[in-house]
Amino acid sequence: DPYSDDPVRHPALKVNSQRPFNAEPPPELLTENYITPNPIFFTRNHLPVPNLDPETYRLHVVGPPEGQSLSLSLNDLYQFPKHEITVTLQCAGNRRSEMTRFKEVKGLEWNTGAISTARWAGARLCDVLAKAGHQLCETEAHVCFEGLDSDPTGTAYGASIPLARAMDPEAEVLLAYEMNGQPLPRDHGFPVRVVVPGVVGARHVKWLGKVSVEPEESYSHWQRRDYKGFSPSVDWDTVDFDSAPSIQELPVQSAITEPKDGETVQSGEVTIKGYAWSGGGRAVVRVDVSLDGGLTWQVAELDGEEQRPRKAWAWRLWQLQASVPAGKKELNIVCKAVDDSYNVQPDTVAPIWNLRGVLSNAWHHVHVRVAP
Ligand code: MTE
Ligand code: MO
Repeated sequence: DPYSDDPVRHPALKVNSQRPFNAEPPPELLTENYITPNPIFFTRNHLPVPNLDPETYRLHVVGPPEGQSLSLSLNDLYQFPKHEITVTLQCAGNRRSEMTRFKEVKGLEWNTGAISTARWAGARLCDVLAKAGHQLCETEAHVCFEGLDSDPTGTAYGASIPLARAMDPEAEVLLAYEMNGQPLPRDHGFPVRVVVPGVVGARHVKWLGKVSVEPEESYSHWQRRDYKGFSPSVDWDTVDFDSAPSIQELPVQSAITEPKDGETVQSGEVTIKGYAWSGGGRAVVRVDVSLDGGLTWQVAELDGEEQRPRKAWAWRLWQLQASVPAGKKELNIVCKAVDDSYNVQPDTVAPIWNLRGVLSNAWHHVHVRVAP
């Protein structure tokens, strides 16, 4: 069993798949803290977790012909300026189960918890690439990452991002060795992972073994044959993966974490809580909440860290204290977020449904009963 060496996990996690391990925190724990505690940070593994020795670990950075290739130990990485930022990581499949309910899709049944937030610290990728002699001359090039996890045929997890993002110091792409002040937990990439602020989780390659600059995107399955969006009209007989761009920056997202679907709430007042986030460093400027399925709206209060313009890498938590209209037996609670480009979430799943169930960001609904 290639998974027998996987780490022990927190019992509160809701497991979607044991081998490979995929699990999310329950909603009420997810928004209990602005920073997600490491043991309940959602985990998305495609393969067994490698057991890497920090003493012998080396990161291979391929240099350009006029530069030099680097073989970096952990200690070598510590010599680069240490950069620490708060970043929310979201899987492209977050909230996939809502797409499945509309029409069958292929993928893990994530609810609203395939998203979490941490303080990440490490070397900036642009500093490491510069040390190897890379410059931003080839504007169409890509930085390819390879993990040290692999399948029985020896194929490693891989992904890529455009060189322009990697070389932009303002984009703050990290080779992270710390998560919330601790060495990375094994499930989250020990000893080194990529953190690409504002970009889909799939590009944040864990157990990083190799970095190279290539004229084309990574040839990895997960770059070319997965993590792409399609029209609702496309099915498995007609899908052409080469026709769609790989997902990089994610669209605006929000979800309700309290109360939970099917719960009974007291009459009088109800407290509604959730999270909101947008990709590409776009800040969340507003969250609207409805108690009547979207007929009337109230504005929620935004909590958590202030967001920097164009560098809003982390989510806002939000809440609303609302009075329950007298005589109501049921509430259809809805939330939707707006980002600083005035992007909004679609109201229903139908127009964004896609065969892989990615980019699921329709208005989030929670149905509750009101205690008599
Ligand atoms: N990196 C490697 N090496 N192997 C993987 O399976 N999964 C990716 C990404 N990096 C993956 C990986 C996906 S799809 C996501 S959503 C994030 O890691 C999840 O990161 P987390 O498990 O730390 O939450
Ligand atoms: Mo993912």
